[in-house]
Amino acid sequence: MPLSPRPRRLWRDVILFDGLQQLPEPMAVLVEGERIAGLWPEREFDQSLAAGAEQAGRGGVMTPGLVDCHTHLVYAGNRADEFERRLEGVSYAEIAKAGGGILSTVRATRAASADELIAASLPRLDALLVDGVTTVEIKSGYGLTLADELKMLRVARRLGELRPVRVTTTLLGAHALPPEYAGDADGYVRLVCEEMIPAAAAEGLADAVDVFCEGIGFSPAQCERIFQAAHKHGLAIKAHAEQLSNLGGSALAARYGALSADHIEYLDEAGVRAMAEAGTVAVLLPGAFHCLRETQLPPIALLRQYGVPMAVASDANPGTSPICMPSLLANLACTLFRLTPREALAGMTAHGARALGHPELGRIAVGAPADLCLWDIQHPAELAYAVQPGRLRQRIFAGAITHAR
Ligand code: DI6
Ligand code: FE
Repeated sequence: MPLSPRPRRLWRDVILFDGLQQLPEPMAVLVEGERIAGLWPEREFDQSLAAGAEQAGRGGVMTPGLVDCHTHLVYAGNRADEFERRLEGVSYAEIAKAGGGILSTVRATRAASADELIAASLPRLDALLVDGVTTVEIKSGYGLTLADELKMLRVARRLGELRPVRVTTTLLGAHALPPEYAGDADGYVRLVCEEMIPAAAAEGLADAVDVFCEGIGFSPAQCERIFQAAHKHGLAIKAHAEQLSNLGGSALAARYGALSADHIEYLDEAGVRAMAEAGTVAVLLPGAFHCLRETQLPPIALLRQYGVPMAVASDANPGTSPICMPSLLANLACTLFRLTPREALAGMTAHGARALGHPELGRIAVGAPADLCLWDIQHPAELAYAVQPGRLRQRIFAGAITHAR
């Protein structure tokens, strides 16, 4: 049977940010089927290069589809009450120690069915999509039993079937110690290592394993056991590390070849060096920094000096970053962390994709998947400069225009 020709679509005269930098002159971009098939400087473009292609757009700024490489998008309930208490001066750690915080979301998430979790999570996912996200990582971590962690991961996978978006999933069993294991953190870590990781790997429900390495989370020794179990089952590694204190979690994760160490406000030079040597991406989460009114800045100058790639992500979660708007996070990365707009945008495209182990995403290059955004702006820096929803003219997912106005 003859193959039906794959659709060919052409964008003309776009200002192009390729995931790392802005190209020096306007470009023409050809997409064939699900992939980018051609890139030419506009002034060299000749129609014979793209015979039969439909012109899908002209002008504007084109970027890779955005990659949100760190979210806790699937959960039930919300924590507006806690937000108010924190404004009155109660700290995040105090609320956590008193059984609130993550554990309050655990109670709501355990009580929710998969369908209820899907219904609660879709509006958050849709908020990311209308702001240009084409790849999103979603963590578990509000179930903390075998069944509830797997339920969360199944919901995350299902979200990727319900919407035109690539979803990668991460098992974050070691997010908090559930009440039934109070006083027995090692016993809980055993459950994570011996039951959750093997089951998630066997069912293909997780792409990576994450830990919360922190005084109010899990110790480096416990995290190391989890990394070993992840390795054994062929899963990638990520870590929430150095968010509230410096326990050396990032360096530990780097020694295990982690894709990323995330938060890292308290990271020191030895940790930065370890990450540089391992090729571990630094994931910056300005939403959590902002919502917790943190003052300890991540070591941006050291990360630059050692050439550690910096990703920027939403950390979308009900406690520390109830923000589902990548363009706002790009702005916060610049205003709070003094990233340049170019760094913030690279952090939400090429480096975000690397933090997920998918370097083929987050780039505009011939042969790469055609996940693209066309914005009604004059210069890529405007994405980080102005907080202004509605500038996305087209969202292109796997070559198909999935959002246009
Ligand atoms: N660090 C975070 O910022 C999120 N998890 C973590 O380990 C917060 C999760 C929450 O408060 O619900
Ligand atoms: Fe997080």
